[in-house]
Formats: sequence, C-alpha cells, structure tokens
Amino acid sequence: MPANLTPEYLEAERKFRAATTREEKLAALEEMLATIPKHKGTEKMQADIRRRIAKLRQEAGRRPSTARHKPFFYIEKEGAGQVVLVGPPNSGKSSLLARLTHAAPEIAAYPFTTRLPMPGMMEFENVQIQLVDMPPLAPSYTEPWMLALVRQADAALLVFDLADDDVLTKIEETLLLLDQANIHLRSPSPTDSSPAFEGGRTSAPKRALVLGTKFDLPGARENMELVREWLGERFRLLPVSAQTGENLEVLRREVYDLLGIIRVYTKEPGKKPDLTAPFVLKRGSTVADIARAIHRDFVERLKYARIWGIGKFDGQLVHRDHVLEDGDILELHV
Ligand SMILES: Nc1nc2c(ncn2[C@@H]2O[C@H](COP(=O)(O)OP(=O)(O)O)[C@@H](O)[C@H]2O)c(=O)[nH]1
Ligand SMILES: [Mg+2]
Repeated sequence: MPANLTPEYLEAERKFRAATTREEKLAALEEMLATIPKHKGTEKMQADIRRRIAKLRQEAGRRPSTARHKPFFYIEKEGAGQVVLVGPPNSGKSSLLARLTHAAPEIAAYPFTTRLPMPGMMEFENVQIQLVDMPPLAPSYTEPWMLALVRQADAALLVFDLADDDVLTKIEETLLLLDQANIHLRSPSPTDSSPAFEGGRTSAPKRALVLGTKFDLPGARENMELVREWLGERFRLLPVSAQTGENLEVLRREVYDLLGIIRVYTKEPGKKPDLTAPFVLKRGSTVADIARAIHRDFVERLKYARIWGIGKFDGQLVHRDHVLEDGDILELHV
C-alpha cells in the first residue's frame, strides 16, 4: 500500500471519479500525476495514470465512429418569420418560448434540459412569428445542426441571464462561438431599411436582439447596466422576465420590428379591407411587389393603385414603384 498520498492527490482522484466527460477525466488524471508523491512505492500507480492519460488522449484524437450519423434537425419555416432563441445553458430560453407561444418545452433549473429544437408560434397583433427554442450554445456542446439553424433563421434572440454575475463572460463566449462559425450578428439601427431576408450564407450581419432575462431577480438591474455598456452600439438590449411577464408585450413588438417586415392589406372598391389577413412583405416592398404576391399575371396588368395609410390622403393614387409602409391599405386597379 503506497503511503504518503497528499490531500491534493486525493482531491484530484475524487475529481477523476466525479468526472463525466473525457476533458474532465484528462484534467483530473493530469492533476493526479502532478500531485502524486514521486517515490518507489508509487511507481506502479504513476505508470497506471500515464497509461490512462495516453489512452484518453488517443481516444480524443480519433473521431467517434458515430460522427457521420449525427442527427440533423431542421425546422420548417412558418408564419411571418423564423426567430431562433440562442444562449448559454439556463439563461431562460425555454421559459420565454413557454410564455410567448403555446409550445410546452421542458424547463428546469439544471443546464442542458433542452436537447432538441422546438418551434412555437408567437402572436403579435394579427401576425404569427415562429420562435425556435434551441439547446444551449456552449463550447464543446454545440453541434453543426445548431449553427445551421441559426444561420437559416431570419433573426436571432440572444438570451442571457441578468442575474448571473458571469453574464459578461457568457455573452463573450456565445458571440465568439457564433463568430467562429461565421455567424455575425447585430441589431439593425432604427433607420435601417434593409430586409431581414438576406438569407443563406451571405456575410451580411444577421439581425439580432439581446434579451436580458430574469430581470425580477436581485442584482439583475446592476448587471443590466454593465451588459448595456459592454454591448455598446452593436446590440439593443431588452430586459425581460418570464417570471413576472415584464416587457413581454414590448418583446413581441420588438421581434416584429427586428424582422424588417411590413403588413399590407388589400381591399376591393367600395368594400372594407380584411384587417385580420395582412400580406407580409419585406420592408421596402412596392405596390408591384404586393401585386406579384397576389398573382404573377396581376403585376403585369396593374395600372395603378389607391392607397389608405398614415401620411397619405385617403384613396391617394400611387404607381407600381410606390414604396409601401406598415399598415397601408391598397386597392389595386388593373
Ligand atoms: N426568477 C426567474 N427565473 C427564471 C426566469 N426565466 C427562467 N427562469 C428559471 O431559470 C431556469 C432555467 O430556465 P430555462 O427556461 O429552462 O432555461 P434554458 O436552459 O435557457 O432553456 C429555470 O429554473 C427557470 O424557472 C425569470 O424570468 N425569472
Ligand atoms: Mg431550454
């Protein structure tokens, strides 16, 4: 029985037994090797630790044989836009999905509760926006399909726990992870009229809003100031609470605005418009674009339109290249 095992060694060995990942096991073994008293009586143990380290290192270098069969999850887009909830473990993503939609994700105080993406439809006035809850983005956990989902979404909500005193580190880690995957995010400036749907793999930044969650908890307000300062011009920050519901109605509107879309209604001469069924178009769309959305032939036959909306005379005559605004009502004449 080798004597003189130090408390440091015993602690390292305890860590090894508690380790669940290869990284943790390796770190604990290295610590064991460093702290084990070096004398004749421990030679066998030292050799054994070295052998275990070598074996783990070798396994780490080899790609797991299941790598090629990793599942790939894709969420079909629905509604006026698809918005992913992105953030570290336990930041409150699933709680937000549960509060804002009819979806019923699993919510728990321990990390990595969410393992699959889950969509839900969020109502804002008369449109439905698809929110997609995601597993946490964390180093060594993020899988390619998760990044692919963020990439194909129309916008992202970056979700961080304001009651977490490490919140700045978490933000930094998350943004770095996304940056390394070539996903560049930023909040559009209020005057930005470029559409959200740049789509695909363009290098244009993806629209994003930062949500500071758990605003009801102590310390959240002070952390919010720090976060706001750290984010600077790049991101807009909205503090929310899934617990008290604070700012959740504001959030619905902000998500709508984030998408860079407008709602336009059509009517027939002498009739009232159906305000429950808007056409959803990219910001910057014209009269011709809505005619095209109705029918391809329609756009060719279109002669003029009458428009009702803010800042216009009722029934004002406009031409096909007239740029539409949210809430406009149109009578299309062919
Ligand atoms: N006090 C408070 N707790 C919250 C809030 N949002 C989430 N939580 C709690 O934080 C934990 C993690 O929430 P969850 O939604 O599962 O986080 P996720 O891992 O990001 O999906 C759970 O215990 C939630 O009840 C909030 O606004 N206020
Ligand atoms: Mg979750």
